[in-house]
Amino acid sequence: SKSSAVLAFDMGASSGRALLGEITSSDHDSPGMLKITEIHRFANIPVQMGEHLHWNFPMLLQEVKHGIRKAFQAGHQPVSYAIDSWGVDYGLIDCNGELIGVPYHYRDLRTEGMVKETCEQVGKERLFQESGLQFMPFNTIFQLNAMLKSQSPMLDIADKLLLTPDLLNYYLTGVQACEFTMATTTQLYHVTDGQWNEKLLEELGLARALFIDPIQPGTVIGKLQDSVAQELGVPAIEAIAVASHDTESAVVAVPANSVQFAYLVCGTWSLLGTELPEPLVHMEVLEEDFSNEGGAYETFQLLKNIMGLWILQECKRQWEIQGLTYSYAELVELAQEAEPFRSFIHPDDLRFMNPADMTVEIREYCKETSQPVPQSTGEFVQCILQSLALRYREVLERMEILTGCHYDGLHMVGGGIQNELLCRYTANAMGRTVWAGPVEASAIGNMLVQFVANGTLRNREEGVELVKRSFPLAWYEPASAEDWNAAFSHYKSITAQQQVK
Ligand code: ADP
Ligand code: LRH
Repeated sequence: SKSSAVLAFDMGASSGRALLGEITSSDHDSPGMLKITEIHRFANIPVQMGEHLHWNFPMLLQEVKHGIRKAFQAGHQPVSYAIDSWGVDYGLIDCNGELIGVPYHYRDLRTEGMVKETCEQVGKERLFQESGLQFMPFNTIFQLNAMLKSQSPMLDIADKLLLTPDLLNYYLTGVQACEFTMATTTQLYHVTDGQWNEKLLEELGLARALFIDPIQPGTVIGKLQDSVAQELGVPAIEAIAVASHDTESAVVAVPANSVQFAYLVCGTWSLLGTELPEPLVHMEVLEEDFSNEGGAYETFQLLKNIMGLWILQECKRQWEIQGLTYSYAELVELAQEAEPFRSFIHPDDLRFMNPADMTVEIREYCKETSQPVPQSTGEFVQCILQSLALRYREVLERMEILTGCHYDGLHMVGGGIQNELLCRYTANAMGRTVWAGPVEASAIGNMLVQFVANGTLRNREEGVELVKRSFPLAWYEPASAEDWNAAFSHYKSITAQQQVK
């Protein structure tokens, strides 16, 4: 027999999916297992509209609705659904409850120069201490400041700001809410006061009324509104606020054995971090440019955003434009055939954030740093994967200095762990074990918070045990220490030429 099912929507920057989660009943002889079933999957392709890059928001809403309908059509009876997504992005709602404009993509170039300008305006140290966040050009604060500086009339008529999962939930339930973990990605939330940073909002010229007081993961937002339930031909199931920032949902599903563990959420982005009971906002953390993001269950996640597999995705897309279509499996195979340790990039150089052609950008970088320029496809992939693995080592070691903890190994979760070569390289680069799994960590963390909210699970810890029982881990033990240590020195000497922390 099965317990009640829940539906999780995980909206990634490259694709979105709906997964159904059910816990098989547990008794003394056989503890319950989590069964996940893929209901729906769709590509998430941004749209360049004139000068700006936008999300195809109506399409995303349509795909979520479609996912709810498909779950019921397949005979499932989820009692609730929840949405998690990438951080920082938002839509503005006017006083009639309508969306103003098309939500911007965080890679839109309007934020150029905004970090510097905003820091000059309000103070960098102060902004870090109050928000706890790494300075990334796309943080909501810089997106909004770009709108202010361009005198966008949209802010004048805005009544509420809704972050992506809240925006989708609004169209499904009619309820305007603000979920805590997403709120902490804005850099406008005061992480030690535990509320919107009113003074900062005032200094910037943003209306306090735009921002809704956050609710904690696990809170019921409402139900599908009647019109939507009718449109889809489904019951008015509950909408739950989970850790609606995808990174935070993924952390809930990390099958760790202790409270102090290091993880890498590996998707479009690579988020390398560790969980803490309190934010760490001293000056070294600012120096190292780490974030303290709000997590589920009163945690804070000390982590660093690393550019991640976006770099590979963009090369793949570029090759496709040139008529060369490869699967990820093929790309990995080509990499293995290419000469190792030939050239390295600094993945977090901002030039890789949104270049017109990623392959050109990598070539330029190698030229400028007097390295061999990748020629073959395999050489590009090799360069990207090895540079990422070395960057992970570098960030892990810096994190150990900040927390004063030692981590025996690294838990890797997310779509990127399907790249076994990357997992192996990461273990080798670090000289430590990698435990990889589960792939669908964000969706699973999303489900766990729903199960805790509806009483199917007693608490988070029960959820973690469930994940451990249900999803086997892949172990990668480090090898070739000498080669990788030499590569790390080489990588550091090349990347030291950039100013990026
Ligand atoms: P997001 O949630 O940010 O959209 P995912 O967690 O789905 O990202 O991870 C996407 C990444 O996973 C891709 O960039 C790709 O590099 C990697 N990936 C996906 N499928 C495979 C595969 N079959 N083999 C190797 N890597 C894969
Ligand atoms: C990963 C992620 C990350 C954010 C970025 C915008 O999907 O949520 O945590 O910084 O997207």
